Amino acid sequence: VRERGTAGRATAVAHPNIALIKYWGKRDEHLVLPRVDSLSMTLNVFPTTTSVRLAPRSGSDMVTLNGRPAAGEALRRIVDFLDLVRERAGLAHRAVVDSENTVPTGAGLASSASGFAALAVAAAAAYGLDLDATALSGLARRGSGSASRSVFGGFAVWHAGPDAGSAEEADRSSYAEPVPVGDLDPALVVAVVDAGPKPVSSRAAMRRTVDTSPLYEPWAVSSQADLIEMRAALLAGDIEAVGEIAERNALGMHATMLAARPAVRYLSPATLTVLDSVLRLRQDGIPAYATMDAGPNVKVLCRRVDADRVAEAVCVAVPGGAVHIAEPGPGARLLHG
Ligand code: 2P0
Repeated sequence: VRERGTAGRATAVAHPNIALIKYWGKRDEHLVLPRVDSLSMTLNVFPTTTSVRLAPRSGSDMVTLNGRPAAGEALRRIVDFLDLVRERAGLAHRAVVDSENTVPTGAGLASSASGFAALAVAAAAAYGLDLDATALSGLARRGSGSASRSVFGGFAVWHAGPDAGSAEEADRSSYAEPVPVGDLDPALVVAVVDAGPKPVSSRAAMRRTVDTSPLYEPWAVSSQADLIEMRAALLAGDIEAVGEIAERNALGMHATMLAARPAVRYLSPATLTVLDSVLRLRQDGIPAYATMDAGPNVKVLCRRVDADRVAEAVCVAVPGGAVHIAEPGPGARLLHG
């Protein structure tokens, strides 16, 4: 199908990102506006490839994820996202969406980040929306907050945007952009200790944390200070400072969840075993720092030259787990369309 300047079909690829300064908590659920700014590194592993094809004669969207028809909440979120793209394009056609994801879904490894970043780029092209990277980032955000950052490669900061103003202004002012980085040659060692689905969705867990955790506000305040220090540490290429700030920011985020009522606990015994191995690496003089998201898996930031040694230490700590070495990866891009 080709009409009114639309490509009709498009395929895009995007990679997950891991936040060094975390996004946790929304101030607007519908618009996916966060409470705090966040900062991440896009990875060069676990890409998601998504194709979108307009289907004018179809009465509903057809979505397959890794070859299986999507249903329930996953389908609803994708259809809602396509509705937003259709509204902006002024085009009512339904679509056929095929997404191949190589990250273990639901394991706190940000599959929604690569997923909605790829979908945003592919759907915008298929429906004929001519958007720059900033606008694509804001669009991807509407699918999943962390997806705003996966539009960009390397390091990216996602601006919460100002609190005042209309909904339209707020929607336009919350997007990610690249962060300047000095002489830093980082790797992220991803320790998958459990690839199963998470007990509580990050969306529900965020809501509960903001609503009930007495530690949430103090963390949100300290996180803004962490972000300022993180930018300086990245620019200086200071891996120790980058790692220390990232680790304390992540532990602080998990503290807010542990203090929620009832508590949200994503960290497992295996998580703590990996954290112990990271401490031992530091005692041996290897700069290695941990960060954890909405799941028990651990990502260890280190210098690229130390990545094999770090991976080995983590493997020894969790013999049943899988370990991947990631480096900074590319932003979302159109393959063809
Ligand atoms: C992050 N996480 O900054 C944080 C840290 C998990 C812990 O973004 O509701 O899938 O779709 O906006 O982006 C995971 O939450 O949540 C997340 P929604 P998302 O990477």
